[in-house]
Amino acid sequence: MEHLIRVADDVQAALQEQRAVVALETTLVAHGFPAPSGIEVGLASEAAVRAAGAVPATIGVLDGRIVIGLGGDELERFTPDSRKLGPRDVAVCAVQRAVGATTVGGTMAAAAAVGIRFMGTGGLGGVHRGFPTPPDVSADLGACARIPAVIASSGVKSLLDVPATMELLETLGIPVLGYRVDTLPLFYAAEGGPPVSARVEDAAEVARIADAHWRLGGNAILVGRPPDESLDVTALIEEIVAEAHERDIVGQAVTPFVLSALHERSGGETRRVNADLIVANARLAGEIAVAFSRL
Ligand code: PSU
Ligand code: MN
Repeated sequence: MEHLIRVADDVQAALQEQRAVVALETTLVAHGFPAPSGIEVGLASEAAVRAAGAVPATIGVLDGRIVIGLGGDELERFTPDSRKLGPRDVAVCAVQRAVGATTVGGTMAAAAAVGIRFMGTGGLGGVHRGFPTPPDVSADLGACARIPAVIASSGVKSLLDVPATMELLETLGIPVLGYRVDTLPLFYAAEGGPPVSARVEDAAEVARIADAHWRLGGNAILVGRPPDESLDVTALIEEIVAEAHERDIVGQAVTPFVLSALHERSGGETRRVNADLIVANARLAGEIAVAFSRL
């Protein structure tokens, strides 16, 4: 298993020199948007990380390797039929030489293997609504409990049970920081979420908190940055989640189903807001990583 992990040259150099690096996932590229628009969102996120002065490392599994820093046309290989990789799936996918798109949790697991501690995403996974049988709780939460990392997000995906997810984040010892807000953003909507555990004003403050939290043996920190443009799609989400339930869509298929139905029925509005917030969160992750490298 000599070459299980392939690290891009620029990422390797930045890590060696202790410069800022931000991990980005591939699930959004493969499963989060109607193909091929996920590729544009991925590339725009990389550009935003660079604009903040950090090096982007988009992560996925290709040709038997866990790739940290996908390059060239490689993002194009993350088509909708790629595997969706949570933390448990990354090693299996590499050994079986399948194409695998990493979720937040899968990305954290791979990033931790090379010492990357910052990432950006749209929304963290969490507790699915109605606590279905069997229960569906995203493995993102398990990864957050085990792996030290800062995740810049717009909260947790609002198709979930957000209050239940907040409770579980507290149980797992994960600080939930509101970026210039007092309540957790609801992904597409800025307002109306549960109170955060603390409000922060800038990237440097997040970096200092991360340093202190990790010295105490703490693991992930969730930073919630509200979307610049707010959309109220509460009713639409309820309708689509109920429909997923009726159609027996379960497990890993729920999130992609709900996101794509939302994109369709909102006339592309959720897709635009989702893409914008992902890119803005990537930039914020870059700013936090840069601030941390200067501590
Ligand atoms: N945020 C988005 N779109 C997405 C996701 C997050 O804006 O597609 C993905 C992330 O990869 C996250 C995953 O880790 O959804 C969680 O899926 P599940 O609830 O099935 O664990
Ligand atoms: Mn799930």
